[in-house]
Amino acid sequence: MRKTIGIVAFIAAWLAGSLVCVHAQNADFHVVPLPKEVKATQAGNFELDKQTLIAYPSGDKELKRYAQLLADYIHEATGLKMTLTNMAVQRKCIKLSRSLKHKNAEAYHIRVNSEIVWLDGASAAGLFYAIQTFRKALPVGPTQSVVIPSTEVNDAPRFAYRGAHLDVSRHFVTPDSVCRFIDMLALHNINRLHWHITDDQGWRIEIKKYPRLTEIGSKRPETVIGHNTGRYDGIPHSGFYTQKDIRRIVDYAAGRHITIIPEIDLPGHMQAALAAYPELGCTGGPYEVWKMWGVSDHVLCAGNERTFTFIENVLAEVIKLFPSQYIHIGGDECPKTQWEKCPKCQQRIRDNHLEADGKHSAEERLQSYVIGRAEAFLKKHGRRIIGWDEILEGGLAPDATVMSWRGEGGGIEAARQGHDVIMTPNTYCYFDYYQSDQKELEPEAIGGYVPIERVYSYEPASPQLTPEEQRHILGVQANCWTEYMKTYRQVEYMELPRMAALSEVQWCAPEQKDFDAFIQRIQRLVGVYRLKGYNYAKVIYRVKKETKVDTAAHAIMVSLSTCDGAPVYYTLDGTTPTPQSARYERPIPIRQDAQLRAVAVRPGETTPEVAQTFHFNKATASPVSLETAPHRNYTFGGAQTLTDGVRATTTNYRNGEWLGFAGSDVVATVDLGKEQSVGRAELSYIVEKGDWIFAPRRIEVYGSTDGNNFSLLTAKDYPALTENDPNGLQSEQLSFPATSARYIKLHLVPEMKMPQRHPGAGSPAFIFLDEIGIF
Ligand code: TNX
Repeated sequence: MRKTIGIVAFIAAWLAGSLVCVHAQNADFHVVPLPKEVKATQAGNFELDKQTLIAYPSGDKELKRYAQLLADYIHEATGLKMTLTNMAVQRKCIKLSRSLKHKNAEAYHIRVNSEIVWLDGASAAGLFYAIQTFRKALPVGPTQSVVIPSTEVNDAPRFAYRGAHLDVSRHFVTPDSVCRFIDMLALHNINRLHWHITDDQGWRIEIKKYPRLTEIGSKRPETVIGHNTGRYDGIPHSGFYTQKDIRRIVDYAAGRHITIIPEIDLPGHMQAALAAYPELGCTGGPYEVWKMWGVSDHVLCAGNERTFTFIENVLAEVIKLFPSQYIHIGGDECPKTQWEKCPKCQQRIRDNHLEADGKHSAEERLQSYVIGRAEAFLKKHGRRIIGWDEILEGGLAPDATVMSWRGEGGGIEAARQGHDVIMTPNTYCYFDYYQSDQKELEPEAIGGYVPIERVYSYEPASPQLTPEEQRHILGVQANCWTEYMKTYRQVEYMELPRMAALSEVQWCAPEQKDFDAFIQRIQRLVGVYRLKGYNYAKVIYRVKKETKVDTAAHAIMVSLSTCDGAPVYYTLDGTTPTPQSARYERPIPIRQDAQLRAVAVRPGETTPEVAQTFHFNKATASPVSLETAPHRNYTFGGAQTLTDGVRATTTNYRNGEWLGFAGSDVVATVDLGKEQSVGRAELSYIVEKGDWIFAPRRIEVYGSTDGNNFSLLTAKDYPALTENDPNGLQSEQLSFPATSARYIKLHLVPEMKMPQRHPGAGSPAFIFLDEIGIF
């Protein structure tokens, strides 16, 4: 019986998950992003059906367009056809207006009673977000009527700049797909599209004065396969937007309250332009549109006056096409190798007294000079610049806005200097990074790991800033670099549902955020994704596993869950789980070696497996204490991570399997519970020199019977790593004469001075440590 109830409840929950149409469902205003306030009232429910009218103020053309947009949304979601009217109707209508008094123009108010649903914005933009909230509140699926519960919604966004970025240089997407992307942004209340429209691998905007930019610069004969393997696919790739296309796209976005900020990336990332106009480079070429990924050495020649004429002429056409106040001028990743050798660039340095000043090299100051000239031109035409955080290197004009991508550091520094900042840290906001730690199940991506939980956890107003400085954080944006996204469908896959998490970071006050509640609310939004045919990632539907060490029970407790309560089946012996396997009911205690495999089962669909191998030894599930705390970013589950039976198998040091220690000795003591014979200790660490993660220089192992008096069992010194030592996961075994002990202490000494030629030369390195084994 219990089982039957369970199955019925499950099917009901699954239907509510909007996979199938159902009749007379209720609307629910707890949408994504969550409004500031959703209050149930006593004014009576409203019944939306085919008699409902949508009323807009007579003579208001913009609101008439929104009335039509709303009618389209309702029709799409429910099959109900609405009629528009500009007459003052008293009943059975959805009334649109822009009369709300609020200091935030994007604020809105929704009031429902049995006669009217009133959507009121503080401006047309505010009304637009009221419409988005209303549309997301609807259940998805054909129906005769929808009950709109008696409610009052008050809402306004936290940040004024809510951005999404799309790189169309590495892979071109059609104008229609750009519009589809814009619709997706509107659904998530995003109001800026940062359009990365030029780069080494393709120039994609028609510039009338320089026709070869698109004739030559928009085409590459082939593309490298994988991670710069040296092999090429032999498939030509091309595409660009005519000025007519661009006007259409800019209009389409404006109709959805989205400003498009174009980026002309300069003076680096210009190889496609150089292929078209080689005289703009230091060597004069020839150059080709780049066929591989990375940072090209071929940049605009900063010594050549024609470069500046080019920049100004291009920007002059750009500002005619894009009404945005901001124009993005890039400024990232501009190698200075050519400038160092180029007589013209060196002459420019001398003429303008751009000598190295202790803080910046002459070439860095030359880069600032280039950015400064682009800025001056745009300023003259009433525009402002945004640049990537590298524009801080070499000094920066006061009204430049900085986009912080290399973590938050650049943004923090810029805000302290009084610049406005847009936070796009790669550590939270790079949607070209993997969204699952099961990389083998994902399409190939650039690398990294930014799961939806991590995006959601982002707090842009860094506590390192004063409230005054925090006011410079205008907002947040996620970036979509398309090296590994060959098709627009792939763009959608990488964006969704992470964009939903981003939207709450951008829109909601921090105290409103709650990841578990968000995952519940996202279900209805996924209904819209399905309706629109969006190619969203289904990672959130997989089984979620959490392991906790229960030191008292001397067991590892494994919890398995799904976001929608779908049933989970598992095995512990490495066999494939099926609906005939054990069904998960409560945390599973693991007391010996085991191979867990689990799936979630929904009608017609079984998720990919989640698997975990547990290894037991004398230390497993024993309490661990640490004398120095891990770095706050790499603490995860704390000290017990070291004896949780889970051996890290990848060098992904952000996945919670590792503890990271910044430049301090690591001293970890394991209590084996009782005195016993021991003769070997094992541990794992990571070498990732580029990320300042080095091997320990010395490991000592101590034993004790009482936890107070320790004697040294063995010690080993390790030579300093050289450039030729490989990166990767390393395991170390330290044997010693068998002895009787209850407590084992490991003492790791880090590399205190990273070597010459390393960017961190002279500074201490990180140690990343996992799973201690005692045998
Ligand atoms: C860095 S973010 C870049 C891009 C790459 C991206 C890949 C930035 C300003 N530059 O050129 O596409 O990494 O994640």
